[in-house]
Amino acid sequence: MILFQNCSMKHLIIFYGLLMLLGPVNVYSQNLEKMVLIPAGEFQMGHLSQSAAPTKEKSPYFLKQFKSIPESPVHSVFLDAYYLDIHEVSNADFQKFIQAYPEWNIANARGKSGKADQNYLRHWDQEKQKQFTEDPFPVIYVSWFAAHAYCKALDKRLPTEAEWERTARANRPSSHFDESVKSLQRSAWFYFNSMQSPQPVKSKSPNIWGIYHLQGNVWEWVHDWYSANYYQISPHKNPSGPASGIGKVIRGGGWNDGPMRLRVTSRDYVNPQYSINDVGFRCALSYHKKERKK
Ligand SMILES: [Ca+2]
Repeated sequence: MILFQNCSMKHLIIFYGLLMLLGPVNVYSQNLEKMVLIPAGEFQMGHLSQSAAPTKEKSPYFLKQFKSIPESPVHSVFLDAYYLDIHEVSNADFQKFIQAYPEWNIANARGKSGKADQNYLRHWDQEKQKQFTEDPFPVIYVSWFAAHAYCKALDKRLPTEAEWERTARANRPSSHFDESVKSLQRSAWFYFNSMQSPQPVKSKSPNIWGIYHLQGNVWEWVHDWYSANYYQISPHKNPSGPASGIGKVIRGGGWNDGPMRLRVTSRDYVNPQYSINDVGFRCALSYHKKERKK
């Protein structure tokens, strides 16, 4: 904030006004590599309908797995500025993490200490972990606790559910969304084009803020616990979920889901110990936390 010490309040207001008009700023510095700054702002979170309508879904997998989760009421949310990773965490990214934090390698973490179940990194061969040095595919089979630890190790955090939805919306109200199969083909990997497996983390078009695959490829763990009535009672400013819940929220849909699950308001929740073949994550960082460290 040294930049602003000699600025008047009028100049600051103009600066932040310009940020809002221009949208997020690409940032490439040591700690903010591959992150985008999302300026503070307000948006309408949720969907008018009570929940996704399963009868519209075409994926047989989804129809079997569907559980009704409320996306209403639509409510106004204000968020302070934050950074968000431009892509899902890859196998290569995660390999660097477990090399630095061996308590999270397969031998030490799989099925132990209540932080990851027996499926943790199931797709990795424990004897050939170096094969992931350059691997561009999103890491899967990671529990919420592992995702949380990864972000914390980089002095980041998991995004809140509200931050995830605002970034996926990218200033679009629900009435302006085209989440048809044809539209999603341009930016998302899902049931109809994924060849039934995850795809590289930057392999379709990003959204207008330069962020890849919030919708599709892999579901993404977020910070928040899930509770059915939270949207009815959540605070207006920086909501971060209830204090406890029946699972951690995941967002965005994955390679095995149809378009109804990829909608930006669609939600699900999972036991935070579970490691699943279509759930990964990305990290966030509060703008003001970063600024305090300068
Ligand atoms: Ca995703």
